[in-house]
Amino acid sequence: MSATTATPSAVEGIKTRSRRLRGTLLESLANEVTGAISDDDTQLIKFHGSYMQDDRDLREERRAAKLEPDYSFMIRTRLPGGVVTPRQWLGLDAVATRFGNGTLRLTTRQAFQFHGVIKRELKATLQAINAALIDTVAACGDVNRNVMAGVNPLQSALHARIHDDAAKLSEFLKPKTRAYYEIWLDEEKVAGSGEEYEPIYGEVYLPRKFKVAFAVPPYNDVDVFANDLGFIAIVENGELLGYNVVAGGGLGATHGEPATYPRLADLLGFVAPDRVNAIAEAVIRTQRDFGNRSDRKHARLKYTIDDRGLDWFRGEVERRFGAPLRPARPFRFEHNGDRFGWVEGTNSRAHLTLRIEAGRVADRGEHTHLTALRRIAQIHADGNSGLQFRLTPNQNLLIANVPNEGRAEIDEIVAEHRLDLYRSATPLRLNALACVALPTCALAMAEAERYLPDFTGKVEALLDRHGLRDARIHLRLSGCPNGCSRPYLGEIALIGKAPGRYNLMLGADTRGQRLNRLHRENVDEAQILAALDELFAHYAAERTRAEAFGDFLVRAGVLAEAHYKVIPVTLLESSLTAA
Ligand code: SRM
Ligand code: SF4
Repeated sequence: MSATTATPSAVEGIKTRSRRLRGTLLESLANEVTGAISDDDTQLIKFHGSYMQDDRDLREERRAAKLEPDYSFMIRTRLPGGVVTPRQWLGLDAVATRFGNGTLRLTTRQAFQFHGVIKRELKATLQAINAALIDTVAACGDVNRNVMAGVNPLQSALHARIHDDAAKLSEFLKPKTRAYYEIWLDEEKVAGSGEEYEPIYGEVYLPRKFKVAFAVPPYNDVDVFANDLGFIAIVENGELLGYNVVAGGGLGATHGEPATYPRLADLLGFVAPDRVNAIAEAVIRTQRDFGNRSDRKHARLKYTIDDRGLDWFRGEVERRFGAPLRPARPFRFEHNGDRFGWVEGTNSRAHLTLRIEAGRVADRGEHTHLTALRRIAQIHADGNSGLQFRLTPNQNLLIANVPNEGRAEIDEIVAEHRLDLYRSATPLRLNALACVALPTCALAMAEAERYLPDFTGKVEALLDRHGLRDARIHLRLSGCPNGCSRPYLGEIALIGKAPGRYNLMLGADTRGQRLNRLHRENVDEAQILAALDELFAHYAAERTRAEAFGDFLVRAGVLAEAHYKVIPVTLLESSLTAA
């Protein structure tokens, strides 16, 4: 089926032999000699929503004591648009407390992650998550991942409609194998088990992960251009006319390998709302048939498009879609962050967006955030109030649909448990993102989540010095160049190179439409702060009114030429005008 003739990568072999993602997972789970699972199974378990990890803080100590690494499992939910009921929240909280490390981690793709689950309890944990009517199928692996949908409490009917399209697409793209249900939920094996027909993915699934997001202008909170496939809602008089379709976004790169690079998606055209699944299937089948299956670092859709050309890609997609795509419609994004605090909704309802630093919901010192949210969920657990928890694509939490009479109580709980950072924090702190990185992420080269509060404080001190405390600057930290906090879309970003050393990237816009560029390579904190100090002085003195930091850096010509492809916003806009 693949259009490439090069030798397939080892992971392709594992998928082929896996009997539709079963592998030897049952045997691995039963093996009591080790806390790990077999190498092949570490690839397959991703399709079930889990990664094997080890505590990297303890690696050396355990090696010295001749112990195997401290293995545990990260589990990620599939949660289109990131919406859960209070009862589901309580279920997930109980899972984190009983089986995980006592924290709930909200991700940059509106999902929950649990860390620190040991092999012996993996099955019970997945069963408990499923008991909350949430699953983890295809949350990771070479398939479509969690489908994101923009969070817009002010347009709740429209949001509901778009969330519904995202949920339907997520379901449509779910693998058909029953492996998950057999292994984790004890579903009985039936004839044909291990040979299920996968109409969209085929026998070997996709060459690589695949990501989809729905954005609702003027907000680009999902960073739609960072996705393999994106839908931009086109709305007229409150009515959803359809979606502009974008394809070929992706951020992962590898240090020192210029053939890998972050890339923003291209605008393909427009489809009616009832054609969402069909166009997604056409794009995915094209990537399935032509994506690179020999080099996993060159296997995302962005490389398929760049290697063969956008016109070729459009032709293949339209052939599978059965019709030419209609011209894209005009749209305009204002920003890609979240809006914090209360906003008034309709029908005597209001919505509260809370800042959750680096997405980590935990009880730490006086900051008892897990307890606060548990209390709110308990009050509304019967579902009568209609309150919902919505995870934002920027690791924050929206408590949506709060009846007016319930507001005061929520305010009290939020204040009591010090969950009210949104009231006092600088825009820099409110909008910053950091990926998980150490100690759980196997690929981390430097700290990110654990470094965020401290680093933000140091940058705030510099901003103060230049009278810029209120500047709304987007800061993003990643522990390696894979880009999980979407750092290439940060006005200021640190990308880990080694412990305590980062590439300093600068100059993205705040609409998610322009990638940043490398400013200083492999620098430590002192060098980063010195560089920022100089640039803030320049910015404070010479910015025009309301000019964003990233835009200023580009205008002032401070930044070097990009060393990888940058699709500037002007190009996006001109392709739109041409259409
Ligand atoms: Fe990611 C791998 C965490 C969003 C690009 N990502 C990982 C792993 C699983 C490490 C691994 O492979 O062993 C990380 C687990 C860390 C841990 O201990 O929990 C990890 N990624 C995350 C999360 C939790 C970051 C966060 O702090 O919120 C996000 C989970 C999203 C979700 O719910 O599904 C997360 N990852 C992203 C994003 C942002 C996005 O999708 O909007 C990206 C950039 C967009 C993209 O995909 O291009 C991203 N993650 C990667 C890559 C690079 C992929 C590539 O094309 O090269 C890897 C490495 C890989 O796949 O080989 C990776
Ligand atoms: Fe890990 Fe790198 Fe992703 Fe951070 S960006 S979570 S360090 S893979």
